[in-house]
Amino acid sequence: MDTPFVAVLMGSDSDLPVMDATLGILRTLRIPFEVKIRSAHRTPDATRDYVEDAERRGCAVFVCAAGLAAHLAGAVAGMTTRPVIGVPLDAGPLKGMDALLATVQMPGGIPVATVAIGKAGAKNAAWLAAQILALSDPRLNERLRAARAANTADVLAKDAALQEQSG
Ligand code: RP5
Repeated sequence: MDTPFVAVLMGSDSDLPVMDATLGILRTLRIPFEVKIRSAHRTPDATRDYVEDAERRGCAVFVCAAGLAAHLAGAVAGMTTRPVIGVPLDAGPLKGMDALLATVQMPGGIPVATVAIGKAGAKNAAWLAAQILALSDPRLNERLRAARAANTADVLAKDAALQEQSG
């Protein structure tokens, strides 16, 4: 069987500065991924071709990021039964609320696991994809536990520094 990987799709290269956060976390967790620019509106045929091919080659989770009338995650969700995580991006005057509603308001039966607008969502898309893959990968699960423990230690160290300054 092919090694499961995460496919990260974004609607435009203008999304990359935010979506770099997803790619960085996947790299840190040593999760194989592919990254593509595909648009529900501008490249519908190429989007379908890629999703079908990626699913055949072992894609386990799709992360789809887009701004404005963000239909990429929903369109991909309609093409595959693999989990789809949607990242709404701030790309216009509505500051990402347009993309949030377009991504999250899916009809019953075609879910998109929608994360927060922007950088926090880009990070959580990677963490959530990792948690899905970790269901069948105990070593990845150990790396996730270690990352959580490091995060906790980091916050407590910051609190200790604050207490020292303010005490
Ligand atoms: C969306 O339109 C993209 O995902 C991007 O967030 C936004 C603007 O795209 P560009 O005009 O910068 O290519 O489809």
